[in-house]
Amino acid sequence: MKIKRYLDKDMRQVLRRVREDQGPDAVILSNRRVADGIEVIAAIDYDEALVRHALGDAPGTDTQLNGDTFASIAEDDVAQTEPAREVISADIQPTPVPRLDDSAESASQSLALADMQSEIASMRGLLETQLSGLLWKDSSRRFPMRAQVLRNMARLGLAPDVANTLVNRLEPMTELKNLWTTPLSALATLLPVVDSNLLEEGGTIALIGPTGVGKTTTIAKIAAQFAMNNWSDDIALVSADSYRIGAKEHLAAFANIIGAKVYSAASFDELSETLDKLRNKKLVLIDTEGRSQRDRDLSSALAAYGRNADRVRFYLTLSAATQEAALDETVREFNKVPLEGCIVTKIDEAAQLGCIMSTLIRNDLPAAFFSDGQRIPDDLHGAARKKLWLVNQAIDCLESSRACVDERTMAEKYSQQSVANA
Ligand SMILES: Nc1nc2c(ncn2[C@@H]2O[C@H](COP(=O)(O)OP(=O)(O)OP(=O)(O)O)[C@@H](O)[C@H]2O)c(=O)[nH]1
Ligand SMILES: [Mg+2]
Repeated sequence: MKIKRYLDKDMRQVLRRVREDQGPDAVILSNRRVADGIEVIAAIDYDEALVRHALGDAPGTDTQLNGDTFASIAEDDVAQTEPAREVISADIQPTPVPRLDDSAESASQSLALADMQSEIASMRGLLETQLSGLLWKDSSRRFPMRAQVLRNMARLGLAPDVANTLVNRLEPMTELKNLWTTPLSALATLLPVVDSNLLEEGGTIALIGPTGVGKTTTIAKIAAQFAMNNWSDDIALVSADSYRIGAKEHLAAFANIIGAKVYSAASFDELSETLDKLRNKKLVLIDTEGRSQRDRDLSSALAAYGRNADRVRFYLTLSAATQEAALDETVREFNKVPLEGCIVTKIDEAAQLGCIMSTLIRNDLPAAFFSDGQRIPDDLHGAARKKLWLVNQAIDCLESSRACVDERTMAEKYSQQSVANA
């Protein structure tokens, strides 16, 4: 229902305006003489029930409303009083229309605000892009060698923060031929590794990590390499994976080849009991269930594994073929148990090795083993003696992928740091 007030010098004029504006179905709710002439309140889509309801009338009561249709109104019908003023005011107050209007207004205001905010954000983004382009250009003009090294490191997939740390450690370079070799040897130096002496001395270790990264395969490789210089009786494999059907059988298939025994621990208590029993074994390898870093039960599982931290060394297994953000997230979440280090698998599958190297350096997570294939036991290498090998693998990846970085990407990635370090 739409209600409107009309004012004109006489009734004829007012009614003409009502007709022009609201048509023949308009309903006159009230009319009165005022100082400036005649005032008429008219409504279109008139809803008598609504008006009665607004007045608090039960249906069927006899409240007199001046709800004549426009067609039935003649000039002579103009009353001198104000018959329906209360009707209108009563209608306006209790109906939800004003509230709807209010919320619609505030909704449109917040929409307008959101529009403005997104426009400001876009403008800011544009300015930042322009600015970073200028800063990067300026920095590469003033420090061309440094800029070229950063480009090279970006092509390897090294993260900007790590590349900057690396570049800041370099002596100022004067010869172009050193643009690759000097930073690459600095990169090898930065890589954290741990000489686990596991293959010589034995010990009790557990491999933890995301699903499918190669935990079971790596355990088989370690066991097989250890078996070359030790009795298979000295080795015990423990399957703590009660999640996956066939996990124990998977491990047993590898164990059979070297003649080692497989134990299973269906619960954390059982794991402790099993470890008690295996005290005298030289090498105990615990294979755990793969868990996503976002698994809601991960923290409690890690806390339960951590109860054996005094006698078990934990190694996080990471696939080099994983994106850097996921690698960082994984390290952050699995760090809840004291980690001895990590095992990097699937080096042969990675398109770039800069990501895994950045994660190790940034998190100061030492690598104990590198794995570059499925062959048992050949494709597992102690990391301590393979740092340069890994860096060379990174170059091989670059050559086969022919990865390039454009100047715009460099500007986005490096402008802040290059200015900070200029
Ligand atoms: N290319 C390549 N494949 C590997 C490597 N390590 C393991 N794999 C393969 O990755 C697949 C998964 O290996 P698993 O050892 O079952 O992985 P997992 O972490 O135990 O998996 P879940 O127990 O399911 O969490 C298998 O096909 C392995 O052969 C590696 O270094 N390179
Ligand atoms: Mg497994």
